[in-house]
Amino acid sequence: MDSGPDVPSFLAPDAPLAVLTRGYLTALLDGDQHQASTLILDAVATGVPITDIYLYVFQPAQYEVGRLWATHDISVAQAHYCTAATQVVMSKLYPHIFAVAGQDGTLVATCVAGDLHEIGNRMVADFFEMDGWDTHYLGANTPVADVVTAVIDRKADVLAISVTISAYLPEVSALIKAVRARADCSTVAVLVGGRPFNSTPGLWQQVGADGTAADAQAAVKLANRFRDRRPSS
Ligand code: B12
Repeated sequence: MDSGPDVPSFLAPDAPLAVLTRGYLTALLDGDQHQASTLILDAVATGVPITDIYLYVFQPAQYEVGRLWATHDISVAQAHYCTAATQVVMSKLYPHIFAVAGQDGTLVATCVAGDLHEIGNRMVADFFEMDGWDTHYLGANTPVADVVTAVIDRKADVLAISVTISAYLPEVSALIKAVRARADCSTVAVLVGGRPFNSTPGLWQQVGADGTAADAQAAVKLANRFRDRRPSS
């Protein structure tokens, strides 16, 4: 549960990069995407790892945007602006993210049909890319048959499925079932993640996945364990 008047702020004063995160969100809520972007690019230039920017700035800022939207402290337009601006700022970091050649495994990442929340799995895919994986991020709202085709075409080692709204959990199960039904997908490890899995332990098993992880960093660690366990061909 992370909405409603009783939910505390996601911007804890003692959190890593707390000052940067507050400055970043304040700039966005002021409608100043340029200032928000400058804060992030300056931090990266001084050596703050992009993984920290993702986990300690973008993620809590987005959660805080959701909380402020739910408490009616910001408008829908402000919330949408913050999200769109964060996607722009993330894209400015891609020259750093895609600097690593992808040879350590292949990832296909997708959100299920109907679910429009795409930033979480984008972050997951970017963490894999920074870890040396070859990544294929399909974005939001991808039909089942097309995801299965992508898994086969890309010879994916891992399929990362993200869902935010619990109503779309049946789509997760349906997608996993479709992947499992294909002999040519038999070696792919299926990871699931997002809000419902973070709030309900064991849910990942109910949808037929091989595992889950709470955030992008933990997702890469888990995937590396799956990859390292695979017999070499
Ligand atoms: C931005 C946003 C939107 C945008 C999304 C745009 C976009 N391009 O992504 C828009 C405006 C479309 C939207 C729409 C809706 N939203 Co919305 N949204 C959000 C918001 C503010 C931020 C989401 C986000 O970017 N999070 C940041 C990322 C980094 O976090 P994350 O997704 O948790 O991802 C991390 C982990 O979960 C994990 N992870 C994620 N995926 C995966 C996958 C794998 C395999 C693994 C291992 C790990 C993993 O790693 C990620 C990185 O560390 C959230 C607030 C929140 N608390 O999340 C509300 C929120 C999710 N939305 C909510 C709601 C209600 C809606 C709507 C129903 C509103 C409406 N009435 O229309 C619609 C539903 C639309 C739909 N069909 O999907 C509620 C959900 C409440 C609930 N109980 O389900 C929230 C929580 C807001 C709130 N406080 O109430 N939303």
